[in-house]
Amino acid sequence: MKNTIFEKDILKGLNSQPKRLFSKYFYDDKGSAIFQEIMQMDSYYLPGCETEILRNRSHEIIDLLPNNTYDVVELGAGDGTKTAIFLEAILKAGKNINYLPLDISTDILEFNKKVIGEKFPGLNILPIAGDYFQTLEKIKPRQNPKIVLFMGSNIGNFEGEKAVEFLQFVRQYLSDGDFFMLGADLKKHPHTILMAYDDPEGITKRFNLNLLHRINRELEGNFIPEDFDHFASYDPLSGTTKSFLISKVQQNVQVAGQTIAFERNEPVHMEISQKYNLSDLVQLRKQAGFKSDHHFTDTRRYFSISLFKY
Ligand code: AVI
Repeated sequence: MKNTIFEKDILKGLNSQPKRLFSKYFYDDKGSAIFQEIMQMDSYYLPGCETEILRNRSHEIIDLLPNNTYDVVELGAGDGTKTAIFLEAILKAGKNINYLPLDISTDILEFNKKVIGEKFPGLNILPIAGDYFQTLEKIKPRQNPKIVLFMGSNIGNFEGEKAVEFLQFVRQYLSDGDFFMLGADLKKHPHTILMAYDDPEGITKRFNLNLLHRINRELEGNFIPEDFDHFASYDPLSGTTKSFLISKVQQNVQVAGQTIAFERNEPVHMEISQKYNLSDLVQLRKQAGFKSDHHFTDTRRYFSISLFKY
C-alpha cells in the first residue's frame, strides 16, 4: 500500500473540475534531477539572486542576531550548497552554531552532510529526515536559540492562505529569541517571470510531464505525455505564476483502475509560484504572528531574504 496518499491525491485532483495535480509530487528522483537542470537555466534567475544576497548581505543579517550560539535549522535543506555561504559567514562572525538540515529525502541529507562536513570540519551537523511535522517535532525540545531557514522561494508553492498557515505552523515550534529566514521571489517585469517558467529549451515542460510518467509507473497509468502541452501564465496583479498541462486531444486515460476523460485543450493545473512585494511580505509576517521583519534584496531587487523575529 505504498502509494495510498499519492494515489488518493492524484485521483481526487484528476476527478476535480478544473483538473488538478500537485507540484509537491514533482520530486521523485527523475523530477529532482530535472529541477537541478532548471536551477542551472539562465532564465531561472532565482538561485543566482539568492546566492548574491547570501554572498553580499549575510553579514548584515548576522548583525541582527544578538546571541552567540544558534541552532541553524533548514527546512527542505536540499544539498546545502547555497546555505554553505551563510554558514561560512556566521562562523566567521565568531558564533557557535549547530546545523540541522531537515529534508524528506535521506539521500539528499547524506549528500548535504558530506558537502557541508567537508567544507566546515568540526561543525556539528544533525540531519533529520522526514516531513515538516515530524522533523520540527524533533527540534522543538532543543535549548539553543534557533534560526529557521526556509529558502529558495519554496514558500511560493503554497497556495493562497496556505503560505500563512505554514508560517503559523512553523512559528509554533519557535520561541523568544528565535528567527525565521525566508527566501522569497519578488514581483518584477512579467516577461522576466514568465521566461523563468516557460523556457524555450522545454526543461520546465519536462519537469511537469515527469509527473505523468510517475503516475504511469506508480499508479498503473497510461498517460501519453506527448499528448500534453505545457502552458505557463503570470498575473502581474496577483503576482501568481500558474503552470498547466493542456490535453492536445480528446482522450481517455487510465489511472489506478479509473478512466479519466480529457476534452481537447482541457487544462490540468499543476503548480503555483507566488511572487511578492516587500509589503506583501510584511503582511505575511504579521499574519503569521512574527514581531518584526528586515528584508535583504539583490541589486536588481528580484529576490528577498527576509528575517522575521519571533
Ligand atoms: C521549488 N520551487 C520554488 C520552484 C518554483 O520556482 O516555484 C519550482 C519550479 N517550478 C518550475 N520551475 C521551478
